Amino acid sequence: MSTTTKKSPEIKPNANRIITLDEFIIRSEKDFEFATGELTGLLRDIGVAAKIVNREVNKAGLVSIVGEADGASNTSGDTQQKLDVYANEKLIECLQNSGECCAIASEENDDIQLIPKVGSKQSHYVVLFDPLDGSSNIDVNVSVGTIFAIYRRKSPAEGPAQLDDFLQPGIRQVAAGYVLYGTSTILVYSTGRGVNGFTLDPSIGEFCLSHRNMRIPDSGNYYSVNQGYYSKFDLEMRRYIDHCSDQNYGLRYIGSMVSDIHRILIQGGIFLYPSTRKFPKGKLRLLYECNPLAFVVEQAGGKAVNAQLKRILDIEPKELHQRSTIAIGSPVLVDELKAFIERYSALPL
Ligand code: AHM
Ligand code: MG
Repeated sequence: MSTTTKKSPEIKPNANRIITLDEFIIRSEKDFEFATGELTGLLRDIGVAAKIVNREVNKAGLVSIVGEADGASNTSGDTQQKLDVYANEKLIECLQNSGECCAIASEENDDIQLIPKVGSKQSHYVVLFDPLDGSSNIDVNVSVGTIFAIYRRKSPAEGPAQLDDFLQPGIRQVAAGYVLYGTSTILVYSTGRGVNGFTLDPSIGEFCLSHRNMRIPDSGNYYSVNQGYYSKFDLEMRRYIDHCSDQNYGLRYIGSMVSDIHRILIQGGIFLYPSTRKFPKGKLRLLYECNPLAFVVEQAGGKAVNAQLKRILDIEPKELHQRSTIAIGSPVLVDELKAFIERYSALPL
């Protein structure tokens, strides 16, 4: 019998180690000003909901869940798709299970909804979301997304949440992000310390860190706008769109804001939803769409303003379903648009 012992192979740090969303969230907890674990729990709840919604979105063509929900339309008068309703329910269920938030507001519901307390837990957060943005794309197998925003409540934690807890400017978001159900599913979020993206690995059912510290290019060669409404846009917007075309910027418009913004975040460019005759104040919702995406884009080094050149994140919301115009994307391009607005706008800014 040999008396020599075999030396164990040295275990070196693995630079390619997979970091799951859960692990990343827990590790980042110390970054939060109020690190009680509530926000960590909330982000994890959203991650779970995203996986459930992703499962349904991915089999949308296989089951009879696609198509419009019978007679249902949301508070803004849009026809609801069945998957909207499903995604809405799943998000609410996931958020209420852990009791980490005290109330939610969804683009699909008229009013805020209070979440019953879990045990004696006092929650300090409210969550707003657009459960399935761009849902008119579902029937034609084009990418859609979920958008979310988290705020710390203003009202005392002992009592029920109030509408005012939701009507806070976007700069007060403590976290915001989106899930893009695209060729792969990616969850991108920020807690105000940069932006990170996690791609869902279907083989292990986990979101894995794939896009660390995302930075938007300073400029870009893409513009994204529904150019079909060109004749309904104000002069300054038409002039800017002409300029984009003169500069040979490529036009890319999916009609799903999350998808369009995701491309711009990665490749650079500008996304515009100006006022039209049908939507003089813009179509997109300040609280559910503009604010969370502006938060992410600003955190990645970009800019977001409305047609009056006011920073989106500084707008004081007056109502839950308020709409806003928006120009968002690479800083050089947003500044370029600003110059056009200042030059051609007939309105006092
Ligand atoms: P939705 O929340 O009802 O899906 O609407 C929002 C969507 C955005 O994702 C997209 O940018 C926009 O509506 C497209 O609108 P339009 O078809 O007018 O260009
Ligand atoms: Mg939407």
